[in-house]
Amino acid sequence: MQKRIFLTASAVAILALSSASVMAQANTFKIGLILPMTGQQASTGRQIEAAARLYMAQNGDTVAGKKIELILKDDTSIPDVTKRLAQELVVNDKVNVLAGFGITPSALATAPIATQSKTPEVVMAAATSSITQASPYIVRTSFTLPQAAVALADWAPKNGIKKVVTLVSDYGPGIDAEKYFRERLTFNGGQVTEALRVPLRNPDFAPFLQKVRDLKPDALFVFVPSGAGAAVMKQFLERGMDKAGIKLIGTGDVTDDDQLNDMGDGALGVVTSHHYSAAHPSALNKKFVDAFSKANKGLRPNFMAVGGYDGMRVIYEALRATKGNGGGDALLAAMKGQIFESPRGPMFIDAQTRDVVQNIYLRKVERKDGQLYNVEFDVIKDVKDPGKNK
Ligand code: VNL
Repeated sequence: MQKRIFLTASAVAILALSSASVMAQANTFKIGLILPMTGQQASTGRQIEAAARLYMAQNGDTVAGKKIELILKDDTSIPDVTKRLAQELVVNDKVNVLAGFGITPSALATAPIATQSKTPEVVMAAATSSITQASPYIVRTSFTLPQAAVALADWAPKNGIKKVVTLVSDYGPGIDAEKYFRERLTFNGGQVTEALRVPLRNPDFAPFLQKVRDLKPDALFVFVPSGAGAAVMKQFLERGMDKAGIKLIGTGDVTDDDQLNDMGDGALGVVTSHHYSAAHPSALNKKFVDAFSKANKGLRPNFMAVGGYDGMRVIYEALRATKGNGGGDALLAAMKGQIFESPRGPMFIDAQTRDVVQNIYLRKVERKDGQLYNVEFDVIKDVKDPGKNK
């Protein structure tokens, strides 16, 4: 009798415990955020994490009755690590969404896991055109290199730049930038006289820049990932390339807001094309920049931060639209077609391609209120990824 009572009591206790944890599980919504928090791409991780936390601080951590739980993992930007972390997040933590992805190889390594587990993969940083084609569960809130590069190739020949040498990081986004810049420049009557590629890991720009100096083009077009721009700028100036009459142009990754203000006056006048500048003149952006800076010891948000901030928006609104009951497919459907004002300007998620459609701005580095900024001077509206038309 004693024993039976004991058994019953403990069974009840176990039942209560497990149903409490089931309830907790049912009432939480987990976002697995995989970012490079250490290593060469650490600034990207830091920017996106800060932006995601800011979004949650501003919008609350409960949506449609679910408590949002952000699970941050550092993949050190090694794709095998990204893949293992994604697998663990899906299998062990049962995340509802995978998000982040600092570089293209990390986003691609996760694609099969997103597909097999039917988990939306929100790409907040990586920007090779083909990423969204790697899984029907991928949605992107960053940008694509073809989007940015084509705008600059339209601007350059109208501004006295005909002969260009390209210098890109030798992997997905760099190869996209090189290809789409060259195609459009050639179409516009310009010419790429030499196409140089530098390794992604531990790049040494010196020998490449020396070669560019000897080739004496009108301009050097550069794509390097966020975080590498300051090194390029420094060596470009040290070699006196600007004084030799060679202009530096590129996608906005090279004059990244995370580093720009420390680049010095040598950066003044550099023209780039991109989807986000911390100096974007809208009320919403001003609020974003101020709040981000206040929450992060004066840090200025860059284009990675805005990709993370908008990625959280897309996730929150998908959860709200599905009233908290949807699985991966319902969430994905609610992500497609979202249209909203971002700190970057208007944007939407193309329902067919799941890729971001947005304005691309031409910007010039200027000093404003004592600080260096990418100041927008022209805009091409609602640009779809040109890589999707091929
Ligand atoms: C990528 C593209 C990464 C652009 C970047 O910085 C960037 C990528 C880390 O697709 O790997 O600025």
